[in-house]
Amino acid sequence: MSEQRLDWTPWPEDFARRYREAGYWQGQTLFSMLAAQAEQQPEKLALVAGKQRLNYRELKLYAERLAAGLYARGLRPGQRAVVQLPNCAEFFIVAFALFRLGMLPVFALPAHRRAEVSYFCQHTDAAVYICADQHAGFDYRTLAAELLPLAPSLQQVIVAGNAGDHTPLNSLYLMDQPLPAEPDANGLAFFQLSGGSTGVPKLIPRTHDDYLYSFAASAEICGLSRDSVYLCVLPAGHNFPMSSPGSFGVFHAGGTVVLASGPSVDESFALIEAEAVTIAALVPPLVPLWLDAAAKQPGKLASLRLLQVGGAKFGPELAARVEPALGCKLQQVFGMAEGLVNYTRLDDGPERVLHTQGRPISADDEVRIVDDEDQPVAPGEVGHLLTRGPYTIRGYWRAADHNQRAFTADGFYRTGDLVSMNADGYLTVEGRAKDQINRGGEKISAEEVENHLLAHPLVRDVAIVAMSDPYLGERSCAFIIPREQQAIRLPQVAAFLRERGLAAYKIPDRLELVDTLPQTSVGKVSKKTLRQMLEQKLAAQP
Ligand code: J2J
Repeated sequence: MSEQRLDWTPWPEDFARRYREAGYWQGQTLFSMLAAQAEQQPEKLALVAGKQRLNYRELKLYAERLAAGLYARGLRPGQRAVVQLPNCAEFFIVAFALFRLGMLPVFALPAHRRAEVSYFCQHTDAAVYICADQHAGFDYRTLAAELLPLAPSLQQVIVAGNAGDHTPLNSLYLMDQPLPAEPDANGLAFFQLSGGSTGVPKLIPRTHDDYLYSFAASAEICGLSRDSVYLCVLPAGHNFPMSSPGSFGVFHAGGTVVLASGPSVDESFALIEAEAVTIAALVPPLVPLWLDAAAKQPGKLASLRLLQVGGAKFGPELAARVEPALGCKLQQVFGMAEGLVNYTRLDDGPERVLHTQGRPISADDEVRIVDDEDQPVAPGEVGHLLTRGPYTIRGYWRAADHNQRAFTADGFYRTGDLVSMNADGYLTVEGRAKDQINRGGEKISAEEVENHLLAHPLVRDVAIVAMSDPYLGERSCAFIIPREQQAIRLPQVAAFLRERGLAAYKIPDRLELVDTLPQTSVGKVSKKTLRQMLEQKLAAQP
């Protein structure tokens, strides 16, 4: 315990007491939430994943049996498990098994590759890697074999599906086996991943208490009930589809989660019709596809009551088309895996729903909007968003130095977002100060990719910036100073980054060769100038 205390930053005792007294932190673990539903409505359909249909009793039972199997193999509470599964029933069985056992999952995205996953394993000293056999043309068993020598802490690899040389997940469902006591709800439950703006991805330690509060309160804001049927289109482990209110909010309300295997509109529409889906969550680039498809297939979305859109800026023009075209309410969601989530409310009028990104979940979410010197800006003005509250972390996992910069001395998280707040407390996202590209909701840390590129023999210096894109909102562009006047081309850059095991979405979409990189007055690369240069160049093109 004392060692763990150094790894993460708990809330100060006076805040923790306040959050408990206010009823936000209820002392319930994520597994016991599921167990409560299994007790109250065992036969209720909890999860639809392809041909699999699990009721609450079954979901809880499988999670318990798997927890027993993991325990029997020597895995213990507090140990970390890197989990990389696509949208499938096992995702939730594994998640709840680990929660029951008190192991701490890190949910890697299916798009992550060797560079990211090996880092998660190393940084958390993970004892186990749990993955799918293959998905979307990628073989995770091969990745697992590459991880073993890179991450000495890994004791085992467990594979859902055809396990090859590894342990089949299916062999681990044990009946009537002993289990340790449930973990403390006040302690860590799992890790979310930060979008990141530094050299290596940051891990976000979430407790049972804080996370459960965030999705239970979200479920209430979104009007979820036992009748709710949620379509999970985005990767199930991402914070938005997991907790805003996401699948966990739906389980909390006793509704049904329907998993789409990917973002295909045809699959989503077929599932909405077949399962009478009432709520779905999308990132902005998917919305035009849904609008087009809805025009061609009227009636398919008859059951849909609410469409949530978040993860990246959603412009008012597109937003205005949603309700007429889809026949359901629109909700904007502005959230972050570190904590704070804002929603437009179901009874908000068009002014708020089209032009703002909503207001915080909790009356105890503290929001400050400040200038570069951390002084409050005038009401309505744009500034840096700082926040703390009952479900916003106080520090990243094992990142003491970075935490000094990412949090204020009094515990506010520096979101890196530029926002304004109107007189009603609704936020509008106006821009970003952090060194990140938001590629249609997928976050890219410029520094992380730059560091990889600096290892290329033909690269003398590099700076990566966002460029606006009509479909994804933003794409990434690398400005490279080549060595020895030798040109380097985008396909070479892409092959190099793939070879280094970087997720494909981080590969720059465009390359500009330059002789110098513009500098700021303090001698840093001026990304603002680079973005302007790029916009001018793109505007001049036919
Ligand atoms: C503009 N920028 C947005 C929005 C997130 C719910 C919804 C989204 C996330 C998420 C999440 C935005 N308009 N509507 O975790 O629970 C950008 C901001 C923010 C960053 C966080 C949730 N919604 N963003 O996107 O951790 O820059 O979480 O700080 O992936 O996405 O990214 P992430």
